[in-house]
Amino acid sequence: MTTETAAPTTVTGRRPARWGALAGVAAAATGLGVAELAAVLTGPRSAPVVAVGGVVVDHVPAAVKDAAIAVFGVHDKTALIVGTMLLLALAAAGVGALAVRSLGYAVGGTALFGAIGVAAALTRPGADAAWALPSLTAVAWSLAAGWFLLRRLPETVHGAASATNADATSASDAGPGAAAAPATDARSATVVTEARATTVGGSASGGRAAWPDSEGRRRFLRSAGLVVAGAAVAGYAGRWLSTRLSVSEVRAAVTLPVPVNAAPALPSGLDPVPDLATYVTKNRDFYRIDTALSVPQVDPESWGLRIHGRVEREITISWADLLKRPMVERYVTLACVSNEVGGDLIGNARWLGVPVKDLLDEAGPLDGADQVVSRSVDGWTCGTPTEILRDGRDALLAIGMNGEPLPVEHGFPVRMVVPGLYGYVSACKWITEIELTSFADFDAYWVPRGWSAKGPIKTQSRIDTPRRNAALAAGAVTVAGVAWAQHVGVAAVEVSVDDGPWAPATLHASVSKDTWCQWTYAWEATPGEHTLRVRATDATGAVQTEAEAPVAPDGATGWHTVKVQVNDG
Ligand SMILES: Nc1nc2c(c(=O)[nH]1)N[C@H]1C(S)=C(S)[C@@H](COP(=O)(O)O)O[C@H]1N2
Ligand SMILES: [Mo]
Repeated sequence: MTTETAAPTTVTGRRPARWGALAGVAAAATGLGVAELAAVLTGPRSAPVVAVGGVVVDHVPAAVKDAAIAVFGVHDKTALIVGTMLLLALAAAGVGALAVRSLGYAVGGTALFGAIGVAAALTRPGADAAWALPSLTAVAWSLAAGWFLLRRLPETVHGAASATNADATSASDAGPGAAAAPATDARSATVVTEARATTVGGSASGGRAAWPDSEGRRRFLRSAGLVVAGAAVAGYAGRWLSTRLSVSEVRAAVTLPVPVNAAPALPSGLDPVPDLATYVTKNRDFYRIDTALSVPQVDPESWGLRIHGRVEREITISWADLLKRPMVERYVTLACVSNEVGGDLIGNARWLGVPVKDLLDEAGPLDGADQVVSRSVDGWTCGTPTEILRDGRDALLAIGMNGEPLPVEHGFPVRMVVPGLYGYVSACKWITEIELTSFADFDAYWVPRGWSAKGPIKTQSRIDTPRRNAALAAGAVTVAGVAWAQHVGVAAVEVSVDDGPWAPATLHASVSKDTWCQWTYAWEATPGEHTLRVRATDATGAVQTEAEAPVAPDGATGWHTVKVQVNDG
């Protein structure tokens, strides 16, 4: 076809940037899709999007993290991944648009993103050199796909003049394009075709059929579609294989030991009304907060816990060792420091585990070791006052949650749970290391990010029903909610209607001062708009503060207030 002489038309030789942008997005997508497959070998955390997302999570300012949790709640991770993908798509479109001018842009852009992916993966905690593989794979595939697509871009054509650049064809043009289309050179075939379509109405010379103008585009779009579809298949296959390699099956095979000291029996009269948070939160309803974009998969057989640092004796414990130790079972209410007044980043579960105190006593903390730093397999850390862990409260190295092995996203196989402290300073999931140090010597994960080093849970109360802006019928209404003052205990809950006097609510029994409790209040609702407000008093007599404080740096305060509309019965 290099011998073809085109009709008198000007082929500008320019290919529109928007087609290049599309090629760029498709090329990036296929790279990331194939990277997911490569990550089956090296672990999901090494995949470029997860690795880069992980770096973003670790370096995002506290205010942004708050905002993300405020806006997206427990879906903040999905939002981050989707956001990252959108940004990446934009960047890839830009690189693709430039690449129609010179392939150098494509090579440079892809190399730059690849380098970011490699750097992110290699610097993730627990990474080894192999973690570069998924990003390198992405670079190779993106470049190949980008090159393939750019070569098939239709060029723009202008008016009638002489054009001879159909001889742009070279032997190498019969590369990847050959398999997908009968023409040996998609691009220059299209050029010639467009010229013909414009000027000579498609009368072919050289025995080759003329491609109508739109055919070239259609062919390009088909190729781009194929590339994107391939990316989706590879991505899904990668994710699917990773899930197959997950520890769910190992977890299902775990038999929990019988506790030497069982949890107290639940009192009667719990869960008095529907729409009120159940006293015990089901595992599947339990809030999840962590920095892990890909849930760590820890096989108990390879799990180990090292207790070290400022101790008399360093201790290493295997899963088998842990199971041999006497276990206790306790209800403990866990709360997140990011829980807003009225929020639901709190739950109550029955945990089975080994008292942390016993382990610390064995290790023998040295003088000055006032901080216990727990470290997760993914490098996350939290710092807990040594004194609190040894004061006799039921701080547990937990393996069971509500009668099941810990769900994988809640820390399987082992996590810490400490009554009275927010999760970010105590509840390390996927725990693998306990280091005795001092607050002066070490800042745990959230501390340099603007959060307080110590995080006792603040007394709070919440109205669960009626909901904000509910429309109610006048008459008897049961107002109900939960209140908590972990490890101190709730002594009273009061309700105020329309800023009227505080009236005592009925406090329902709880198993211990380490859990929240439910309360109800019988209200005679009259027509009109009303404001309901709740406050708790702890066992020391301290009344929950009205002063409003944001979640950062050490937990929100203020009274939960709910406006409702009451209609004539
Ligand atoms: N490894 C690890 N453990 C972690 C976190 C984390 O980011 N990584 N987040 C902590 C925070 S902030 C909270 S509130 C609790 C939440 O525990 P849950 O997800 O089981 O509800 O886990 C804590 N443990
Ligand atoms: Mo948290």
